[in-house]
Amino acid sequence: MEKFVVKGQKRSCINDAPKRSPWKRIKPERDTSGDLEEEEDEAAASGEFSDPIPWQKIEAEGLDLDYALLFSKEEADHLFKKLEEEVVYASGEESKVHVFGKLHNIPRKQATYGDAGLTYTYSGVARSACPWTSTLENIRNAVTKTTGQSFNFVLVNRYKDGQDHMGEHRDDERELDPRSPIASVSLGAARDFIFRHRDARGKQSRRQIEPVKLELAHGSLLLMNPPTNTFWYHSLPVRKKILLPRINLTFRRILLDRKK
Ligand SMILES: O=C(O)CCC(=O)C(=O)O
Repeated sequence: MEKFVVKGQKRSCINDAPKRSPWKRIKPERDTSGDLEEEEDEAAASGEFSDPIPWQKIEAEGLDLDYALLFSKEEADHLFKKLEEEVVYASGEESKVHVFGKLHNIPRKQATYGDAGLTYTYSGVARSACPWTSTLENIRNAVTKTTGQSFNFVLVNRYKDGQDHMGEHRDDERELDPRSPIASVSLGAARDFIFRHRDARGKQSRRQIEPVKLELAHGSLLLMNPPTNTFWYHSLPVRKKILLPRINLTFRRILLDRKK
């Protein structure tokens, strides 16, 4: 298995976090003993973050990924803390998925945010977008600034530790713009992320194609460019030794004329 390690059901919206004034830029080189705390309290990013380093291209048959560290450690620490305060995760029936007509718990927490009126249907459940929180909007702006791509929706997944995980799937829902990448921002514990070609899954697979394995670091951005989600499944497997939480944001572009 190739391993790339780079350093360095419809629910009502329950989150009405008030908008805050734009964040001041966090300067990592500063002495943090003084008023950094005060700056932090002014909230997360005006979209002015350090430049992503270094961009790395990862390619295989039908797979096209770009990976970089988008945020410095200080920026990423701060963003994680703000998301822990702001994001309201689905609970009760809203947190379950439909599989073969039955409701199932998922091994992580989820929330959906985005532009007004948007819904996104996956695993048999339609999720409506809560209004952007200031931190999610600032992260989205940073992603747009560095990629030139616009996004109108984000799926937030929170993994409390390495027991929480996500099974193999593709993000190929019909309401997603097939020309747009999915931009995945990771904050918190670094986790393995595995891509498997659709023809090389299971014991009786038609072809032998090596899976592609990455480690998604704190503050990283992974771009899953077309046609990756047509040909490759991805998963975040259990990693029992990981004891710390992780938040993942997948920014998506939903086609307005295909929304339900
Ligand atoms: O947490 C992750 O990195 C995976 C998220 C994911 O696969 C998805 O949102 O489709």
